[in-house]
Amino acid sequence: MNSLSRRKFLKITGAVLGTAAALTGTAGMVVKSAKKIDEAKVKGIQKIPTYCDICFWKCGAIAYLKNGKLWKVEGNPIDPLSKGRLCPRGTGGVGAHYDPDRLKSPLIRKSLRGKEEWVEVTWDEAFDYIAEKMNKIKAQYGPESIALFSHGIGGTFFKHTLKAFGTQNISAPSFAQCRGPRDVGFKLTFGEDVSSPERTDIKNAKCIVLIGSHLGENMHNTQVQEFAEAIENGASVIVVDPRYSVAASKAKYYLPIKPGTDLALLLTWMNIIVKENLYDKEFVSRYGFGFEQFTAEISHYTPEWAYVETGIDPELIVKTAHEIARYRPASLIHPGRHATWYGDDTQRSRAIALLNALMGNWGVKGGFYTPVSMDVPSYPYPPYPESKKGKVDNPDNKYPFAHETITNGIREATITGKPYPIKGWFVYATNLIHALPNEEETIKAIQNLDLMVVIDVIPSEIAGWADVVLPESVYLERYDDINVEWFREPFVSLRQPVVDSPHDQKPNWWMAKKLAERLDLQNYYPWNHIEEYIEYRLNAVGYSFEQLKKDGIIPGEKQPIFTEEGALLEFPTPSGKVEFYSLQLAGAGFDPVPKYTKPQEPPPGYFRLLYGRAPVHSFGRTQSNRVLMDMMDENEIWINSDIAHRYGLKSGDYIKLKNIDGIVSNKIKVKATERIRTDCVYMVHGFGHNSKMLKGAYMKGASDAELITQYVIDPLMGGTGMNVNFVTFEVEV
Ligand SMILES: Nc1nc2c(c(=O)[nH]1)N[C@H]1C(S)=C(S)[C@@H](COP(=O)(O)OP(=O)(O)OC[C@H]3O[C@@H](n4cnc5c(=O)[nH]c(N)nc54)[C@H](O)[C@@H]3O)O[C@H]1N2
Ligand SMILES: Nc1nc2c(c(=O)[nH]1)N[C@H]1C(S)=C(S)[C@@H](COP(=O)(O)OP(=O)(O)OC[C@H]3O[C@@H](n4cnc5c(=O)[nH]c(N)nc54)[C@H](O)[C@@H]3O)O[C@H]1N2
Ligand code: SF4
Ligand SMILES: [Mo]
Repeated sequence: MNSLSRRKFLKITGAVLGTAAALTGTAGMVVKSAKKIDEAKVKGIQKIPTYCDICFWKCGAIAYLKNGKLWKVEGNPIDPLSKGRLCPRGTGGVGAHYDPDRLKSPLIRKSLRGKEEWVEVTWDEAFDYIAEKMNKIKAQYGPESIALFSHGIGGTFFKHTLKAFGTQNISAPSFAQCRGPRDVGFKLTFGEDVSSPERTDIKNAKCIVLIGSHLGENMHNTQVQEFAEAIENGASVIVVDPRYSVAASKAKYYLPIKPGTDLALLLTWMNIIVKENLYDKEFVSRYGFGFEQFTAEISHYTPEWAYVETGIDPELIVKTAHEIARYRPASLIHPGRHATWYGDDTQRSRAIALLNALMGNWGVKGGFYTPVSMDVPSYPYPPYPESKKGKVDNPDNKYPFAHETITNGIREATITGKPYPIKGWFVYATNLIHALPNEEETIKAIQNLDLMVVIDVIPSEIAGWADVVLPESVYLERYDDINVEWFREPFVSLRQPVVDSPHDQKPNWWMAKKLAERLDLQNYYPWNHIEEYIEYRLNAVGYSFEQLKKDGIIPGEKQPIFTEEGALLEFPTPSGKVEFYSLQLAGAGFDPVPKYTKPQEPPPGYFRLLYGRAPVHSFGRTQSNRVLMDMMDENEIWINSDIAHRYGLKSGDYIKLKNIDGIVSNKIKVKATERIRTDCVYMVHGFGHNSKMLKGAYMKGASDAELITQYVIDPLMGGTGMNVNFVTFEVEV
């Protein structure tokens, strides 16, 4: 649906909530402190709602205490995201609290960077050290010379402190290493992106096309539940993946595509659908911009041509094109999430957006719904200081369609000192060593810093490079900001402390506030405790903090999420229409209609390195969680059986992988399988930790990140395509 009606929804919500505020008037109510919850612990079972943080999906959960000790975590039945069921990682969340490898107190580096030799210090000493360095950097280079990398909602208050300090250089790998190209591709096409949680109406789709998107291994809870529901309802599933994924095992059609050639398939599908008049003509004639140029551009992509590129049988290409069109508008080509594959990713995502447009599924059941939210105002802080220097990540607007800050752009500026030097890094809840391609560049950048602060819960690789490490309480031990979700139905959810932190760990809000006070920025923290902050926000719309603490969720009024029959859509693109042909792209010197280019072939004896998720782990953050480790404590390298045979390898053997730059991995177990093509290998991301203090996970499995020395930057938005690395096998280990 369109932004106009979304604005209308917002207005309605605001009015309804305003009335509620006037009626209930909960301002000034007494709030129980975290300590009091603690004192109120009684023998027996206690249930405390919160929301999960084993990934950032924010599923509503209920934590159980038995005799005052953390016992288990389950889904909160009234939470719209989890619907009472957590994914296996969320259930294993208790392991985060009990992890014996946790950081226990603030640390200051005592020898060379990266040596992992520390002195334990008090919080006061840590803040004094940090504030002094920050002030020095500010005096010499300006406040903009400090950057923050932050992933997830826990970063809210550090962002606030750093903006108050005077920097806008704040970034997360979830853009340039993850969903950035997808969001830009959809924005260029529909004027809006697909947001997170994705606005995909998976459960009502009659045909679901997954390109990569390995739902079932990628465990984003709501999507997986909806996917299961759709399958139960008989949805036709088409999976395009070089590897026979869990999702592929549920598919009616499985297309084992040659890696990097998806754009060839997408363009061909569209050509077939257009030529055979199988698309939604009414939608296209009403809302399409540049459709004629588009059809002319794609007219030469035939199934026979695509066969040569993709390796997919032409008949199967035609059959699946028909299948996709047959169920429109309830035909959903999933936009994917981790889209940073080959460097042409925004254009591939644009092709996915255009195929969806041909289905006329925008704002329609089984396609893309319009997410709704509650209108909870943010806290009224003083304005942040303005910077004349701008951000460093995208000098001269080199990547014209980047609408978020580019992590690797900040890294680049830190290495080159251009457009201006970056001398301080704060790293909150992101393991840049595992998340950014080319570890060497990350370390080179770190070596240029005068200050590096890492806020983490475990001694991650990135913490190993810090000058100061600040140990955070895990999510079960703290409040975070309330989650005002954009979803099918509006709701607010609360993360609140369930148990105390076992050592001297502190929540992010406390650290960010203390640091601000050290920097004479106390006017940016007019509240004393985060409870006051949350209470303020809730009271502004008439909601009760007590109720939220008790239930974990406050639901809002249901609102329509699909376009009414006959309603006119508006698209916030320059033309106000769905841009089959993009003048914006043409104007910036890019292909106005996506064009296919061949991927690079692996050198002889090398295989393309692909990677993905395992259902029981989140990135590189859960490998030392003993509950999840018990289920999977190392990763495997998937090698096609024929290839394995040729190298004399069988499942269970250990090998090392060597990439074209000569980087050799830790040893990894072979999985010889028919379930992968012969030109690529596959492993789960996040293993192969080499931080010595991570005792449980140390050197278990191999790290894909270490082998990802090559990357191709997407010229439209600066994202790093990372599926461009080739490895060979070192059999003697
Ligand atoms: N359990 C678990 N779930 C998670 C996460 C987690 O850490 N753990 N992380 C979450 C996050 S942040 C994200 S972004 C998502 C990522 O999950 P997705 O968005 O699903 O990631 P993809 O990169 O699409 O998926 C990897 C799949 O793509 C296939 N693939 C590789 N190359 C190609 C290609 O060239 N063409 C095609 N068609 N397929 C290819 C791989 O074989 C693999 O099956 O998962 C989310 N869910
Ligand atoms: N090679 C490779 N690179 C990738 C990917 C890949 O699959 N392979 N995936 C890409 C994708 S899709 C994404 S979204 C990014 C994600 O990349 P990251 O944002 O780096 O994700 P995580 O590995 O979850 O890193 C989280 C860090 O936060 C710490 N942490 C966990 N809980 C807390 C907490 O409560 N507080 C604090 N302060 N810290 C905490 C963890 O210990 C870990 O060090 O990586 C991208 N980069
Ligand atoms: S998807 Fe799983 S890990 Fe992520 S928030 Fe939900 S339950 Fe937690
Ligand atoms: Mo991601």
